[in-house]
Amino acid sequence: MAAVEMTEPAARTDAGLDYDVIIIGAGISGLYQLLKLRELGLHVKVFETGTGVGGTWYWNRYPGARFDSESWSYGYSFSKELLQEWDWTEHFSPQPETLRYLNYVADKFDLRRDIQFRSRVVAAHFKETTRSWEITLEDGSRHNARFLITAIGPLSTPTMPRIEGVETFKGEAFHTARWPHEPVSFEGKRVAVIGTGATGVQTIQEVAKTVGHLTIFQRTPNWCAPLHNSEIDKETMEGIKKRYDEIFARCKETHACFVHTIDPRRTFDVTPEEREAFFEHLYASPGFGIWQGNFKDILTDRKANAAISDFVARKIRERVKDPAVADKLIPKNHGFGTRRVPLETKYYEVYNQPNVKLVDIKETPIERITPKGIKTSDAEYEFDMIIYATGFDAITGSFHRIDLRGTGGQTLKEAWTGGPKTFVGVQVEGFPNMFMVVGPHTALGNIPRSIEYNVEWVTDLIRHMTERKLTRADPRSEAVEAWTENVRAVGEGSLVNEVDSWMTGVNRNVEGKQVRTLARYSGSAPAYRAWCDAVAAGGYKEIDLS
Ligand code: NA7
Repeated sequence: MAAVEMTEPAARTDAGLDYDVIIIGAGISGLYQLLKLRELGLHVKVFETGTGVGGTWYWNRYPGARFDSESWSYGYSFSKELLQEWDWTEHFSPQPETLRYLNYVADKFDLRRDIQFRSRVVAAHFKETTRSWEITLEDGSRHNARFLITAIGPLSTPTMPRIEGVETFKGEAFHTARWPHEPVSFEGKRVAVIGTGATGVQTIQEVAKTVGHLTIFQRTPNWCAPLHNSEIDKETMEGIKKRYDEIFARCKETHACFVHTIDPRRTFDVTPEEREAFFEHLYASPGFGIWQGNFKDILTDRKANAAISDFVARKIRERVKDPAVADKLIPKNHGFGTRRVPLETKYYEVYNQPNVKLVDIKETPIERITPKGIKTSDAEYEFDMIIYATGFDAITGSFHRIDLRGTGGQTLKEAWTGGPKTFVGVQVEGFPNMFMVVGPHTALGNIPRSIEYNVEWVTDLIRHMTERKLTRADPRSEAVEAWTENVRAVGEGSLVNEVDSWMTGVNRNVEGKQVRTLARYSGSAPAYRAWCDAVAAGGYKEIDLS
């Protein structure tokens, strides 16, 4: 593959510094950020823990991993040439194809030459005298740069359950986010899966196809809805390629950057028959429509939420033959859509297989992992393999794994006691010249859309600074307060924020994450961008630049 031609001005690193910019992470964010900063002529280095590019899609190789976003709305939108060259083969791309895509991007834009793999950043300290960041890698080597950009993802630090005896199990054991690069067989094996979030659901429905016997340990059921994936033939792909401008324009307008638009009607504006027909239509449609394209009040009005929850509960009862099992699979402590909705393909039908057992660990808690398997309060199970689909130390976890220190040696952990405080999710007061791509309190959703916006905003800010020979950027207190207050205010009334999940900062396996915090911006992506656009248009008055 030939590299595209780009006019790159000569790099001009300030005296005494190794680089202008250090980026941590070579996932979707890091790759695009590198490309954009190269266009400014800056000398950029990316440090990446893995052996290859791809971030989420590099690490999450578990069976059945795939998009819940439409593939053609997920890819990068910045290059028309790339859009025309790449053919997605399924409407919701499986992980191997996505990883191939990201490798293709890295090759096409010749990105690898500035990426150092197998390089975990363990510390990053701001040096006031030189207005620069010094980062330390796991091997002890140090590197410095004017700017530090974290492109470490909101869901990248996996967490194991805090269950006694985890390390004693003698069989095969994998966390889904650290899945081996070699194929793993389930044939004839007794397999356990712990965790029934979006990852657990995708894993379970795939493993069930070939497993000897599968036991699912469920603590909290989630409201799942059908993905309705299908292949994309050549003709359809050609049609998609012609519509890319329209597709991305639509993603720009929607609440969370998906192609699905919230229905302007309220749930009880329509007759019961119309409501039922609309829910049926959404349930039969591909993707997140049932969550992101439903009546506008399903996530704010309890009665409306109960109506859609009741509809989905009926669907679960229709699909699962044993009513007692169906009942266990229906969430009781939260309504539909108030946690991330896992999209599924024949997930509920898995529970009709004679070789599948559901263990409700709220009824019979896991007491310990043993060398042979799992002991609950009422039984001892033997397994050949345990799969942990137990999620991530989300949003802040990947930051806290790095010894990040700003002015006066303060740690980021200290600065974020009680929950993150940021300026538009990109900057933290007292951590000058550090920019976060999809950090806490940015718009997430169909994430590459938010990533592209964040990357371009950060690039514009760095351009603004380098053109004016400015070398220090620290957000002002009042700007941080205003943004954090806005994050709180826009989340008011949202039923999502009344429920424990990674979206509200809860992970029982992590110290300090037992109670809900203001972990996530839950306003709309267009409102987020409008705020950021105004900051840029006003000359970045909210940031102390010098
Ligand atoms: P999630 O959504 O955080 O799910 C983790 C699952 O693991 C969830 O079912 C948890 O139950 C379960 N879990 C965690 N710890 C335990 C212990 N100790 N015992 C039993 N069960 C446990 O992570 P995912 O990887 O599925 O998805 C994360 C996001 O990544 C997803 O939203 C996508 O956007 C991509 P709980 O609900 O806490 O009772």
